[in-house]
Amino acid sequence: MQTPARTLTIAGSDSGGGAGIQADLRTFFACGVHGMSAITAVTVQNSLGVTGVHTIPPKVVAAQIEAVATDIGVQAAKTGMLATAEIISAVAAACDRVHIGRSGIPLVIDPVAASMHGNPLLAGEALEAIRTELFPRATLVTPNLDEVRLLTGLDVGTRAQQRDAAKALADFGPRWVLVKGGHMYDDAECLDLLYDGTDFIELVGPRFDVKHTHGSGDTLASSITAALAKGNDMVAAVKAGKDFITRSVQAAYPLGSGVGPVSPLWRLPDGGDFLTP
Ligand code: PXL
Repeated sequence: MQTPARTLTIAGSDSGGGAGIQADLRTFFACGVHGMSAITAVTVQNSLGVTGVHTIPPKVVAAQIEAVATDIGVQAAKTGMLATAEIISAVAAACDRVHIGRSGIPLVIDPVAASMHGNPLLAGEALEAIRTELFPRATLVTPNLDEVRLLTGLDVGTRAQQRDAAKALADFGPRWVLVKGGHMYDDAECLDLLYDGTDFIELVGPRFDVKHTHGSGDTLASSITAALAKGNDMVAAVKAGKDFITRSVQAAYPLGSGVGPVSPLWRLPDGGDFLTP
């Protein structure tokens, strides 16, 4: 067997299995790449929300990144929940040491700030570290509109404002910006805006009326990361990720008594029915 492309997620664990590391690894698998993880935090979580967070020592986060990068190798990496400014600084330094980010190995930054239930996943003072330490290292940043507001102070309610937000985010130094329009609920479609500092590319998909969207940002960022690891250019990778998340939202399922996850199970032959007795 040939070794598949290798991808790394630097993110938090969701005990409910819908978001975070668990969403990233199952997306990596469904996209045909080898997934690796540097865990930043353990959340106590179910479909109703997050009731506890235990952060991992920054040194241990950095050591996970360096251990896999120096031996196994990484073709693309992504970050999700980073929890604290101290972890962000450790991640930035470790990525520099193994040439992840900037003009090296592609680095996708999903600036996760809160769960969809509104539970904080990032310390307030860590926003500045995301802007100054991570964005300049990013190949792509993928904020939703809540994260855009936190990072830039801009409220986005129209497609014109989405463009202004992309420009403001580009000023922080990432190579590419993807402003996700999923939270623009008045829009009949779901428009994600990709910007390279010069040109805008509009990626339009259908909007589904589904409640179960837990892990959608993670699944989009990790499918883009998998596509980059396989050698796609950014436009092709983001288009592939957009298609992947659209199908995964369509395949979302109920779980527990709260919000269920988007699902990459559609990608399995027969949706995984081969083990049904
Ligand atoms: O979907 C964002 C996210 C990322 N990482 C972890 C999470 C969540 C949302 O709940 O729990 C660990």
